[in-house]
Amino acid sequence: MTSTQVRAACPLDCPDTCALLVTVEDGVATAVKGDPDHPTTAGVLCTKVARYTERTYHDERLLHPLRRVGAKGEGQFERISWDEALRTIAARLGAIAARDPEAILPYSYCGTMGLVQGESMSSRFFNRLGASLLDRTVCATAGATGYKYTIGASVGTDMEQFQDAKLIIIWGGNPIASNLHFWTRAQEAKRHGAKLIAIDPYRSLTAEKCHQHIALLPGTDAALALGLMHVLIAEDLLDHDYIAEHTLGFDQLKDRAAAWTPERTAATCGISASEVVELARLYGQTAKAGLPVAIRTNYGVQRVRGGGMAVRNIACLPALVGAWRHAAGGVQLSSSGSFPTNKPALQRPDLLKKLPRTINMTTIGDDLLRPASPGFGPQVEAVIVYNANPVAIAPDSSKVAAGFAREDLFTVVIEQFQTDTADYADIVLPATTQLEHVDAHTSYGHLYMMANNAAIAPLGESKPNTEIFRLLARAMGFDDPCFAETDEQLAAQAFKTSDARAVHFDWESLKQKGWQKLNMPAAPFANGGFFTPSGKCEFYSAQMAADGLDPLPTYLAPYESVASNPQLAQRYPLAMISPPARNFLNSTFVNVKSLRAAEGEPHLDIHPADAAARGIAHGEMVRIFNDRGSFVAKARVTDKARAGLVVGLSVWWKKLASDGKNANEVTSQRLTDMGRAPTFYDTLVQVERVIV
Ligand SMILES: Nc1nc2c(c(=O)[nH]1)N[C@H]1C(S)=C(S)[C@@H](COP(=O)(O)OP(=O)(O)OC[C@H]3O[C@@H](n4cnc5c(=O)[nH]c(N)nc54)[C@H](O)[C@@H]3O)O[C@H]1N2
Ligand SMILES: Nc1nc2c(c(=O)[nH]1)N[C@H]1C(S)=C(S)[C@@H](COP(=O)(O)OP(=O)(O)OC[C@H]3O[C@@H](n4cnc5c(=O)[nH]c(N)nc54)[C@H](O)[C@@H]3O)O[C@H]1N2
Ligand SMILES: [Mo]
Repeated sequence: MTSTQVRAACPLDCPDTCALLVTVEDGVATAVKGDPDHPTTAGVLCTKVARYTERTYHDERLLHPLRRVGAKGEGQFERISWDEALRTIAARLGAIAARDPEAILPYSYCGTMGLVQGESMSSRFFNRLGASLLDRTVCATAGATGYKYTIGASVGTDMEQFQDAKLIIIWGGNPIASNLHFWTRAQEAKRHGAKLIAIDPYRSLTAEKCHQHIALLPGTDAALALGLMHVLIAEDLLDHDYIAEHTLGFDQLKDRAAAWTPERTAATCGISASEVVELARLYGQTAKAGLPVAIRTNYGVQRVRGGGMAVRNIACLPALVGAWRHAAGGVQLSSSGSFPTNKPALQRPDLLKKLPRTINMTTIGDDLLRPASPGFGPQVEAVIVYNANPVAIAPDSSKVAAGFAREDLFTVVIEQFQTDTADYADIVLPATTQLEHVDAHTSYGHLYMMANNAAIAPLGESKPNTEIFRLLARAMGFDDPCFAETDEQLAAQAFKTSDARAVHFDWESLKQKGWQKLNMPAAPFANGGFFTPSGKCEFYSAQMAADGLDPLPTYLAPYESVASNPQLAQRYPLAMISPPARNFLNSTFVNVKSLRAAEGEPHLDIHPADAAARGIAHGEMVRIFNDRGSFVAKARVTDKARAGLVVGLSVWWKKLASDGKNANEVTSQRLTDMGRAPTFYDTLVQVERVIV
């Protein structure tokens, strides 16, 4: 028997981007372990990825191209050859493109975060074709935009520094489930005397383990940040030197924050005034004592109407107290902006003959159902889905499903599994998993460039996304030399070696070592140097004014809340959020039996008072509904959900739920204040017992 260890990287859409060691015995991957030498992975993996071989060798892996034989959505397929699949696709796309290539839409997200298997050969293909562009907004663009206006780029506190902080505020994130290796650092800080505070409407696994939990109403974080500013300013818990040297617009901010008294803040956020005052004092006084205070803010604050503003307001706080002076102080939203990737080399936007229209992935439900019009352009006639499962994950799901069910829509789904979306495909193409292909990775939680070597040969007839788009390019007669590049050649172009941060990047050595830290200062803004137009932390943003936004921190109430929409709340009085389940990764892994067993079945957490008012007992089936749709789940009566809030951990495969539906039946396609992003957690519903 031959046994080898292959260096790999976790491809999942998660901040941790772990370094993996894959054991291969006689060509079979038998174990996936965390690399003990990689400083952030430190030999530890989450349950999901520790079971990655179970997913790769799953007996339902797609191993051959398929053609649909039943109705759309039914899931009846027959095997066809690669030749036939490619010929069919090229003929359909060719005919549509001859009329108008913008009638073709790629739909992809982060099934893999790889720079190679994500957007490289696929983008080249769609750019050469002239297809519509996709606005990839479904996750992070609201917060990224708010952060960019304030700080200038997605650069913040290095997660390896958090263990030295004396106060850590975990604001709208649940790292025990979704950022495990950050949680390890927070635990380390706790052992050294740090205080951990969670700000979350739900007593998540993480909130439960923090010293304090502030359970505000969903969508009110921007107001809480304004209330904290108010107290910091009123009680002079400020770093005046830092403010004078490295910020812009303090006087205007001061006027703005004056209106946000602790009482008003408390009333808006549904918490007590003393919670506001005490948090501000702890934050300001700890910083004043010269100790590092750090905020880990995350996606929970962003998925509401004012999500961009919420992140912007939070991002103003460290500059007020001078927290950036310490490597272990400041705020981390995402580290993605630290990486000097070379996307133009990978994606080749120069292949575009003209700039096509852009379709927002968040409104795919409406856009697939939209007829041609001068404002919209041609009706969408073909969708090519890869690295994504829109029928399960996109909001307002009944519209998404109705769009994909259109008889006249030609749909290709490139997948590892027969997902809810693949059920609507005309042609399904089998994709490889991370163990079977090459890739280069960044991270949005740490600062290491990562390499993924292929550990095993592709299973069945599956192929990497890159190879599929190479073959499609050939079938369409695209003979540009860039379509001949290999995955290794693509990976070698992933980072700009001219940039000082990646100056040591060399694909051959990265492949050998597996990971390489960026060359970055430990405290990125200790001496200012923000990436904004002024080079300062912008409390006042002229760019926001130019973009038609309030240039100062403000509060935008949710579209759907009891306070902001009392009429709607009469019919639908409960706020619903659907954050990630620990054992799934978005909708990935829902079909892995052991992980699904750990989650059980779709649940709805509901407060005892709200349950009693509806005659709902623990363990009973309930229907959750609003004007957009409904789904059923098993009630868990628990005060983990504050009164007025229900929580349905997500994202379930619809077809594995008893009613064939999931939480996205009730979420809306409305967009955030900035970044054109979804408002998954800005949803009012009613809940009733299901009478059986
Ligand atoms: N296990 C696991 N890990 C994941 C994922 C997964 O599905 N499963 N998904 C990955 C992806 S794509 C992403 S984007 C990240 C997400 O990473 P996180 O943002 O850390 O996501 P969650 O773990 O859901 O944490 C969000 C928390 O925000 C809370 N929340 C909801 N609404 C509000 C609000 O209005 N204000 C505040 N303050 N809190 C609110 C929720 O109750 C929840 O506990 O995780 C990644 N990691
Ligand atoms: N209600 C609700 N909805 C949500 C969220 C929520 O919190 N609540 N979270 C939102 C967020 S943060 C995100 S990021 C989105 C995520 O939405 P998606 O990016 O669509 O994520 P997944 O559901 O994990 O689907 C990814 C698919 O890619 C496939 N895949 C993986 N690797 C490859 C590959 O190499 N090649 C190909 N062809 N396919 C591959 C996987 O099998 C999987 O089916 O969901 C959003 N939807
Ligand atoms: Mo995400």
